[in-house]
Amino acid sequence: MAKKERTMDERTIDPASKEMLIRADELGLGTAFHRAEAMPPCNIGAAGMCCKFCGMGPCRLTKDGSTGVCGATIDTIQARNLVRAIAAGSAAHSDHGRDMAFTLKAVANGETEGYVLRDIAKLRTVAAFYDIPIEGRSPEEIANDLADLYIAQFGQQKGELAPIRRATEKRQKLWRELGVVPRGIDREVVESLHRTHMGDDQHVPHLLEQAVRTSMTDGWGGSIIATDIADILFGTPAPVVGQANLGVLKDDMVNVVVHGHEPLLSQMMVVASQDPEIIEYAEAAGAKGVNMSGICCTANEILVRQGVPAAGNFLQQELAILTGAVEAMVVDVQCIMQALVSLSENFHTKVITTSPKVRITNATHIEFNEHKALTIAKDILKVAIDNYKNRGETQIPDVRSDLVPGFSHEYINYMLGGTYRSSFRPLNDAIMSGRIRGVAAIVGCNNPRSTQDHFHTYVTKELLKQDVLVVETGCGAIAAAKLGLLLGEAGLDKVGPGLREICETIGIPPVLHMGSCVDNSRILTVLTQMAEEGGLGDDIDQIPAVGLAPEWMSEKALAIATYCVASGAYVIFGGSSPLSGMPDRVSDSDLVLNYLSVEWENLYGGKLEFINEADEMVQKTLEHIDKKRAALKLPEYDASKFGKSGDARMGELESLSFEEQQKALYGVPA
Ligand code: SF4
Ligand code: MSK
Repeated sequence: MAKKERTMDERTIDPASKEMLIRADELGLGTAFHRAEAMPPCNIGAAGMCCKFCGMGPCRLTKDGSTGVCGATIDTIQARNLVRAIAAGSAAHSDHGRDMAFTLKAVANGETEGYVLRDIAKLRTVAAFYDIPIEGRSPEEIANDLADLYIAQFGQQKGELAPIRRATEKRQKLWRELGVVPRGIDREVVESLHRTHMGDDQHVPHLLEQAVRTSMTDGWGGSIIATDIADILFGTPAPVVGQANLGVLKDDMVNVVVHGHEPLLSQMMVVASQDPEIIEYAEAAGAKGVNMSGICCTANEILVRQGVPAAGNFLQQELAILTGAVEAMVVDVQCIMQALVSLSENFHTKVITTSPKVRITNATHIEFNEHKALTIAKDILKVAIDNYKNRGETQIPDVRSDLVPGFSHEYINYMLGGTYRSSFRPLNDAIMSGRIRGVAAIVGCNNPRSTQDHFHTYVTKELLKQDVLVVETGCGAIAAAKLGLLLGEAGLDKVGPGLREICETIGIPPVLHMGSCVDNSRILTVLTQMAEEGGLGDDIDQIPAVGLAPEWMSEKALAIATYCVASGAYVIFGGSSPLSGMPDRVSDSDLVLNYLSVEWENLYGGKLEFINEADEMVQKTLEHIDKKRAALKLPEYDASKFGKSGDARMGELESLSFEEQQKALYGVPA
């Protein structure tokens, strides 16, 4: 395929990103956008038709009926590639959860610096769920037991993962009947690697069953663990005001951007940045203080809790450095491009790795340790402050949007019913009446092979017009934030009449930002509680809801998609399919793709499909929602029935005379 340089509008819809890409071109510097254009994807690998699992290969199965040297068919190779990707994605999310669990244990035993058990109510709720005694015990004692239980999930060899019990009764029964309940997190990931070694599992349904079992160690294992503990240590999110996009960087302050996933260090850096010692140190360096911001899911972790601004999503990590205004980019794990380091050499930015698991050649390494978290956070900030004097010419795009993130499932429950009547009943009722047609979870990454933020925001906007309530996490949520969709008033003129009434009545934006990519576990919880509330069937597969990752790129995304399918959801992935096969070998290479849609739907009530066109994603979402509404015997969606209450009704009444108002309200003049 020939190299193709795209126009700026084809690269991104975000004006701040465009400005930085122009700057990159002027400076002659490359970014992921440029590299994606210079290196078209390998069409054999992209279609899942390459195997390099042993030294007899790599084998490329490009001819009809061909097999690898060992005889492996294209179906086996595609299924094995998928299982390995899901194992890697599950390992990433789960290892994040493991670090959180060890930190909880250390906090409970007074062995850390700077952390506290912040949300005791959540600690007690979670512990009680697992029958850990709570009455008459200190938070530390409860946290110690919870940490032990969560740590045990990783090395458990037999039995069932404990958080599985948080699914509906019906779903648990189905999983047990199908034999896909994970035994232990590490065990399933190891078994996936074993099964996909040369000469092992070579039967597509059997491989894909292990894909499901492994993915569940993520969604119903490591991710739930990570979310629970982040809430216990740093607080369960509730709405806060925040900002997003590169314009949150400040010319007169030391800019420190945290990037990656685990909130352990980033939360402590937020605390340290407000310490008088650090502010004084920054002022002595000639700055007004330290300006913290985030990229990717670390951004989401501190945005949903403290309202710390997000400098951008995945594809903006290099663009932040291109502003010339970032003193330090502090990274931990996942989604960190190696190119950051070579790019930063053109500026003064220090890229600082902090995880014992992640080093990057030529980056500065300051290793994080939860036992000295606050001290290390301050040390890192001092390195950034010392670097302020080296700043050269800067160009910070004057582009930022306000947003209100922080919609944890606990908050959604509370906001719908208040302290004494917290419940999902009003949400279920709104769906049953048709005011809300259904729910879409739009999540996941950016990918330089599609137009940055375009698919996320196009699909979001179109579904909102159709009265679909949207919940978001990860880089998709930051995309919507940049478009102003995470604000009450700013977003409401763009939504359908029924959804608008609900948003106005409750006082919420039409798009609810629920957190980082491990916080997709919150979406599972919301859907489970909606099913348990009644009126929308008794399991997730009956709820009029769809999950979408319109610009996916990471192996974690494939793990998320698979555990959502196993939980009963219809999942749509945009962009390329890693299983597409060769166009002229449709029947031969479609077995795995068909299995993911048709057979998984038969087994789990959920399915995974790869759809390239944004309008088709919208259409398939609405078709699925309407199909589920019909199966529940709910009234057919009819937008014309709504929009006559809430603010719209008030506006209408205000334009009338007093007599006309009385007539409109009571049918008689005053
Ligand atoms: Fe080729 Fe089989 Fe080795 Fe894969 S496992 S590289 S298909 S010989
Ligand atoms: S950070 S996994 S690009 S959502 Fe979670 Fe964003 Fe995707 Fe990384």
